[in-house]
Amino acid sequence: MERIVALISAPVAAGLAGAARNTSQYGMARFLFLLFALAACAREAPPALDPVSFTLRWRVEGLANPESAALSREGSFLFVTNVNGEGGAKDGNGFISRISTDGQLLQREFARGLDAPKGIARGGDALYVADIDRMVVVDAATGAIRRGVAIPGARFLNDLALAPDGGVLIADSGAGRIYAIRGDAPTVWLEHELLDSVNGLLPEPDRLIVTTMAGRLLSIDYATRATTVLGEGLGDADGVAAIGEGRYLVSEWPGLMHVVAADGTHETLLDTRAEKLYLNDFLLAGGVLYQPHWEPGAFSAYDVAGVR
Ligand SMILES: [Ca+2]
Ligand SMILES: [Ca+2]
Repeated sequence: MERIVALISAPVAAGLAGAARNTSQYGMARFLFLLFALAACAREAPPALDPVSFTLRWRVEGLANPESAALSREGSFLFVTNVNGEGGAKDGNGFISRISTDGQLLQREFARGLDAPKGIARGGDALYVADIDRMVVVDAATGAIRRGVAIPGARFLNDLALAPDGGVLIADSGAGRIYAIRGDAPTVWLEHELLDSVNGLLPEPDRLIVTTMAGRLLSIDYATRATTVLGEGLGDADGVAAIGEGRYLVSEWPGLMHVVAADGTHETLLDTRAEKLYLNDFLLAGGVLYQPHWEPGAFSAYDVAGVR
């Protein structure tokens, strides 16, 4: 209300007072119309956003097919999964790196003994990692593997996320499913034709946002599992982050970055395909995009303008 009052200029206020004094039905209607019009103007107040743009802050080289990242508890460094080879190969050489948020490679092989680690999330002092057909739990302080949880029927696990209810959700690109894991017990959370080639997961308070390599951005209601298409035509969509006003940043490997608007249309902001700089799953934190590049085995941080 203070903003509404502040927006009423002196001549308008005089007019309003005059309208209020007019006791005819017409005068009162005009008075109410003016008041509602002013209130509507006041509600539209948020400042316009700049166009979304990216400025490279730093880049680390020397990784091996990095795919995904999670932030440390205090936010000073990132855990980065390295597939190191083919995405479905059980070759035992996958690892997790630690990279500081100011661009120092702290430890290239912090955790070893994985196959093709992709999605990663940190919960407390543990890292939860999707590794082809199992979830691996890694000690976030030491890098030691605590245990593996086999997921029956899993073919090609991709992104992994912690749901608001405390469970772990894992996308299976090969089976077109999302699994839930609670107390190390996996169940099929959702199998749906729209989950064909499911890839990225973004848990919101009331719904799960999902990308698929059939080019879709989806939302899934936690309670009913009702699945809604938010956007299409996004190719091999991978990472996803909310950037305000109902918009989502979506990466498409090998090298496109899109903004999907609330009406489902999208705009392509980056194209790094010619330089063979892959844009895989990413993390957006504090206005910084932390971006693994499967090829050429690098990891970048970009300042992002125009996001909330
Ligand atoms: Ca590997
Ligand atoms: Ca992914």
